[in-house]
Amino acid sequence: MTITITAFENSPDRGRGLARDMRVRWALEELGLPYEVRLLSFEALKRPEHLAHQPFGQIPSLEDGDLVLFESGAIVLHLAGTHPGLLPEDADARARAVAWLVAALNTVEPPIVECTMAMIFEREQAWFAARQPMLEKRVQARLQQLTASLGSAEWLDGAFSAGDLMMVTVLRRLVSSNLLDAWPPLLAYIARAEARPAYQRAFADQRAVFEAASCAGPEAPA
Ligand code: GTB
Repeated sequence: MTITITAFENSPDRGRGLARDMRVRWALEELGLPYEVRLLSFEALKRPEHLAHQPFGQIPSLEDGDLVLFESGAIVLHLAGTHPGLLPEDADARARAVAWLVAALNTVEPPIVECTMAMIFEREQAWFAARQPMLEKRVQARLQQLTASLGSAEWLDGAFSAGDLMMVTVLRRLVSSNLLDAWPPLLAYIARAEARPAYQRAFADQRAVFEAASCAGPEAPA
């Protein structure tokens, strides 16, 4: 049975591949799995049919046979755990790859999301100028630590894994800021990942959704 995932019908990221369906699309492409995409409006996200699949009314969700799953991390881990290509065979190496995936979601993503959301939504607030340097400092601390861990390696722990896939999708949220400028090894790491054919296919597919929506009607609010 073909896997189905959900994505925005009209993503506020305007086709930049920043919404969290991108990480699932990329994992599916890396694993060579065919899949279908159900596109949802913001209104459809909150309907009972979708809430039965994703309790928070968000994208992405996944249907794989009888399994219905939410949370992009759980979805990528499910795919990587059931098909070869994104997790090492060796048990210890596999555990370390999972650790990098969890670190991406749990240790690196939160300060990046807090900082980038403030830049988008809080710029006009009285507290923005006082608070933003602290948020940026927290992001820079993580980028410094990640740069140290990566060292001169190509990927975080041996071969490219689900851990790298997740980490790169998290770091990409910073590409339109200048916060990565001080970390050329991380810029090179992101570029290496983006050059992968599977990434390119996933990016093109989500971009095509934005282009079709732009031709079809007015832009979604950012
Ligand atoms: N923890 C969940 C997961 O990892 O699956 C989080 C899922 C999530 O945040 N989904 C967002 C969503 O559905 C889309 S990706 N939001 C609708 C809602 O909550 O009502 C987050 C996102 C949105 C837009 C941009 N952007 O414009 O750049 C980037 C990321």
